[in-house]
Amino acid sequence: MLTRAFFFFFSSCVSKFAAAMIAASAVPFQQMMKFAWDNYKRYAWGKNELRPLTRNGHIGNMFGGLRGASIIDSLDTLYIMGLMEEYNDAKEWVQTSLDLNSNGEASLFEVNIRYVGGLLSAYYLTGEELFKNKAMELGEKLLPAFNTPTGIPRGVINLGSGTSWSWGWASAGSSILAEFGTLHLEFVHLTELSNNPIYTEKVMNIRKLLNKIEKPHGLYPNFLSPVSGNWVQHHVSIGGLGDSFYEYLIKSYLMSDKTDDDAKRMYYGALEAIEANLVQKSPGGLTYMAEWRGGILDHKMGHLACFSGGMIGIGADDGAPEKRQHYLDLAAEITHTCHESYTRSATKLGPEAFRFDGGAEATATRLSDRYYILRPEVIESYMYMWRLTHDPKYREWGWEAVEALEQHCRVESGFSGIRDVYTMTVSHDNMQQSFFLSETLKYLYLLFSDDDLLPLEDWVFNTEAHPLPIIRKSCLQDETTQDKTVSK
Ligand code: DMJ
Repeated sequence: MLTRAFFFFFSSCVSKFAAAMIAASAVPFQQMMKFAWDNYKRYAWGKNELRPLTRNGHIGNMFGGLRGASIIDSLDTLYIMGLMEEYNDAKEWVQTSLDLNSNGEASLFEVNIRYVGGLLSAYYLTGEELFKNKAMELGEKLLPAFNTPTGIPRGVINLGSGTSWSWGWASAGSSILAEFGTLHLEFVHLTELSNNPIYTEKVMNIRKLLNKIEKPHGLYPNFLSPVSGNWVQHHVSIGGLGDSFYEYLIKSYLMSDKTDDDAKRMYYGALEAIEANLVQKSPGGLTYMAEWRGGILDHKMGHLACFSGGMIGIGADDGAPEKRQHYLDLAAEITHTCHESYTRSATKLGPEAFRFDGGAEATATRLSDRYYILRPEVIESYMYMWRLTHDPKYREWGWEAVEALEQHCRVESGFSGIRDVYTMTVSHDNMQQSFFLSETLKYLYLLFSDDDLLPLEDWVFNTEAHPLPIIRKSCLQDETTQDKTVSK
């Protein structure tokens, strides 16, 4: 029954999707995607990411020996853009060469958002069983990371042996909020597809612990011990280390067809605490999210935190009635500030982190914060704000970013990050990140497409921009009547 309901949903989605695809104003983004893809294929096929200056590939150390991160991350973008020859090459690689029996150290978070998310999305968009099977096979390999005294997973897992441990850099063996808090969407879909409740149980257990534990000023610190279940350090950030935890709260609510009331309550509670403690106005009138260290504010905002414009925007409508306009305004203000971080640089691309102290307003003050690695978050917020308001400025800002990417990041054999956004004689970092193909280019494409291409009423995007369908209430009801088995 669930399966039938799902396929009914799936086929009705696909026809809407196909119609909208034709209407999409595709060309520049398709060309950018094709250029990035062709160079990856030519010089780095099967490796994780392209090094466009040295024309080779790299494996990196985040994926536990898994290969083809750029392929998995690109499947849905290629399909959505109608680059079918390229999509078919990608699919064939998954069929013949994606080996999940690797034996290395993987980031649970990265494998989940890029590989599990990418495969799930490819399945939901195309209906190809291959992607579903691979997603489920990989999902099962991630489960041992949850074997801790609290059930809070550790950050690193050996995909072969199942041994897991915490990042060496994370204080006192802690797990990271943005990592264990960014599993929910994919794991709920793994349960949907496998009919095995274990995945949902694992993420609901994380939810339960976070609900129970005391939160300083209602805030969620970034480091938590998977052994004691206590916070390890009181550092709070809507940027790196915290970011996608908040994103997954509101998206869990939306993906549940607005039935997951716990997620809703936690999201609006967290947002209230963030507003009370982190949101600031600069002397020049820019709204920003500071970081919080045990009560002391660090007046810095990371590029990563710029996703929050879009997040607050998509959550605005389900907030308390008297807060809805306020949330939409806040989302617009944050997005405006992030745009300022781009316009105040020479290249019109934004730095990794920008500050609001010592006379700085949305500019990086440290040399080490001046780089741009093809990140999507600012464009992501433009896309959501465009869909929510249809204010043409968001498309104008997106177009400015396209011009800057073309001028400064396009090199002969792909796209590359740059080391300093404040100088016109750019130095390239020789890396075409896989999230450039899965997120940056997809969000640009959607920003200039009709709203009925992957409508926000039907889909949520995981934190790597892989679209996952909203699970309709009727499906959830069917599900409760089914027998379920736990595999372990
Ligand atoms: C992506 O892998 C995801 O968006 C993640 O949540 C944060 N960082 C990168 C892109 O900047």
